[in-house]
Amino acid sequence: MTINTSDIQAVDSAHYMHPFTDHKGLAEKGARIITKSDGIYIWDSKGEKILDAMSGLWCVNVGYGRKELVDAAAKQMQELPYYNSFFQTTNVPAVKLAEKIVKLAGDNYSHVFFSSSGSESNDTNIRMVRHYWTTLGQPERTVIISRNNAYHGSTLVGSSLGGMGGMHAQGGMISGIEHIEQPYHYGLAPNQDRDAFGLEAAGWLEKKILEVGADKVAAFIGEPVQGAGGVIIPPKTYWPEIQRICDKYGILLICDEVICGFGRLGKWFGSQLFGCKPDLMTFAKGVTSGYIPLGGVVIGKRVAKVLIEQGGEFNHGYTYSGHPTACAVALANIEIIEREGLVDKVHNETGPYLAQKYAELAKHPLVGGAETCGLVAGFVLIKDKANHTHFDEDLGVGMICRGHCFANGLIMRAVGDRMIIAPPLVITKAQIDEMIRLIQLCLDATLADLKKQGIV
Ligand code: PXG
Repeated sequence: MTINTSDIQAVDSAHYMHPFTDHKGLAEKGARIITKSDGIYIWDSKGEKILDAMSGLWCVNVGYGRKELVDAAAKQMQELPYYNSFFQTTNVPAVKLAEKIVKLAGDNYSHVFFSSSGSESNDTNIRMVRHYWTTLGQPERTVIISRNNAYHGSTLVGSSLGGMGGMHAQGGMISGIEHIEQPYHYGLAPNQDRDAFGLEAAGWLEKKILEVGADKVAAFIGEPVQGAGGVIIPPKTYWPEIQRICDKYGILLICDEVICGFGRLGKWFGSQLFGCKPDLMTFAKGVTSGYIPLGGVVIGKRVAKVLIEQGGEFNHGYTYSGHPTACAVALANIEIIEREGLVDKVHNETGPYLAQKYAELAKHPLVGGAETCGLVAGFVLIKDKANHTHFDEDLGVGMICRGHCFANGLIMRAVGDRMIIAPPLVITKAQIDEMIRLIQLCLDATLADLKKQGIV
């Protein structure tokens, strides 16, 4: 397919409103047009090859170009492209996928509710936990506690649960959502013992529960590792303590596994790595490796039993809940992850290798707090490592670095001055070496820029 880049850019500008985009700024440069993909690489309309260290948007777990997933979709579309699961009907791929996901999640779980995205799934969670408590005769338990800098989606429920001020400022928030500080050791207390900090950060949940009143709190929600907030990896003491506190006050625990699920952290779900047993788990993205939209909630037995035996009709559902084509693709995707042993590969091989490489990257003068967990990783561009002095936010140092990544064929995301990656789970050790070389090159170019501008 021949593509006239400037023509497409002009039409893009005229008619396509992008997510999270300043359109005036974009119109001046024109959007980059991505046209093809293979493995861990994508290509733009000018023929530039780019190493996609973000797996699209944290989702292309099995990599690009998987014909099996295309075939699974085509086959299902020929037989039954769509049918709903309302009105006492069901379809085979949705049933098989629910069974499969429950198996992967473990003994604690019995059911799956399907949606088409992470945002919709978190809406489902909130309606479900409030309905749960009402069913149990405690309708005043409505408050959901979340964390600053969390990302739980972009619908009104998702953005309210999320801890991003810029999102709350546009469209407001739903009521009954409270936030506590995130467990960001390097950013908040780098000189404190890491494990002690983990316990202290979990303790902020207990403080908030007591402030709100335990009998008003429905649930706590958190990403095992915060993704869009900049890859914030909690100390190992954090989640077990969160679990203990939730148990102590009888409140439900929701883990948002949209990024962490389906192998990203070297386990099927992030909570399995961190040793907690959430009552509900949100999933999306990696369940289909992003080839087709699908999301949902894995429901623990405690919640499912109450909803099914006492809850009556749950007045909630989406046109595309249990979409047969999406579910067929998810089944084929999970089959690939299993056959190629990708979860264990991340746990035993590529995850530890990336950790080793990030420990070396940490020697770069601009790199502070380099950390990995499975195949997510992040560091912060820092002005003075010894004193933990950060750059002035207005300098946009992260965006300078991201500019160099774009120019050098690497997709690495900037969240403020945190530079983050989440490469496809199929990445090899040799490709990790290639990615690290590119990161190093972009860091050097950023440092040279900052020196030229007299910033360092
Ligand atoms: N929960 C988590 C943990 C997510 O990362 C969502 C929910 C929402 O999923 P949907 O499918 O509704 O987008 C997400 C999505 C970023 C970025 O800038 C991250 C996401 C979405 C858009 C941008 O890193 N994560």
